[in-house]
Amino acid sequence: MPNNASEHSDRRLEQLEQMILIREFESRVQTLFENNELPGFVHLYLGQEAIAVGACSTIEADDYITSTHRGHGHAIAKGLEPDRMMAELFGKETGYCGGKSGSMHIADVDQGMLGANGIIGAGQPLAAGAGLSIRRSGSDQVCLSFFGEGAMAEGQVHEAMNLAGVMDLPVVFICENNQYGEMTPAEEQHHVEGFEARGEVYDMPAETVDGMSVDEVYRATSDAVERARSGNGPSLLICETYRYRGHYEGDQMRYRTEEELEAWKERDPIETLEASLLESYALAPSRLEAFYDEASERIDDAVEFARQSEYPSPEAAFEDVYSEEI
Ligand SMILES: Cc1ncc(C[n+]2csc(CCOP(=O)(O)OP(=O)(O)O)c2C)c(N)n1
Repeated sequence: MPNNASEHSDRRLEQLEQMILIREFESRVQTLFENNELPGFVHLYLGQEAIAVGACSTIEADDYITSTHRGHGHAIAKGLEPDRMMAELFGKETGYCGGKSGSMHIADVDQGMLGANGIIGAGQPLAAGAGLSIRRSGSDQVCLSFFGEGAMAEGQVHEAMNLAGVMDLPVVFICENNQYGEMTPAEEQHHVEGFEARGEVYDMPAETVDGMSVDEVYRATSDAVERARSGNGPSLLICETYRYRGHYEGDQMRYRTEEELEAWKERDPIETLEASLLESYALAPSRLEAFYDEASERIDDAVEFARQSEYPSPEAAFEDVYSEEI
């Protein structure tokens, strides 16, 4: 096999492994939440795995991402470990934020994960800020900034895109159109055909891609990242996708039909990639089985780690409130 062909299948195998890990993580979180083991709220990423994995596999460890309230997949794709993430969801001190953030604010600045965010559209100004700091330091890092199509109607998203456009900041804006903002269908919230125009007005290239295809997301993000790294400014990607669960766990989902859900599941991003890799003989069935077994074991260990960890002490509420670096 020529070298680039084998690199191509190695990359797709790694992407598959990561997508399976995210799916196992999210499926377990679903069960743990149903069993009342997790405090707070969770918004699951099931169905959207190809976007986080396809996009994050184009960047390096020292690049940045900003995430959303539906952020577990982004965090895992950026390299955060399931055990400390699970501990954070349990509210334990071994979690990434000492148990204080829960699902919606997980961050690990050291790994370039600038935060999940419970405020819709709040990640994009952070991404513009990261882009500005990159420009000022003269490095060639980039920032990927994930948000939902609901956030596309938020003022601060437009302020951030405008600033990034005007200053040629190295930010890739990645809109995950999962068709609903809470219970509102995208077409009722936005009276436009497609979202490309929203990027073009800020002088950035915009492209809509199939968000159920990790290959498509990888290709489009690679182009945008290359553009950003070489100083040519931001881009907007719109990834068409679907969330398999409700807006939050407990959502009755009366606003959509079972048929609609099943139609999207026919194009499941993991099953599609598995089929393609099996067909090309890049993946043996036994190895695929091992991917699932290993992911499931990692999540078992993560849950055990979280259960065994301690809750933070009451005094910890006063720690990490103000930065000491000012
Ligand atoms: C500024 C702000 N307005 C409203 C909300 C309430 N809210 C939480 S999630 C959500 C919908 C977000 O939809 P979208 O951006 O498409 O993301 P998705 O949930 O589909 O991933 C809204 C309106 C909020 N958290 N923050």
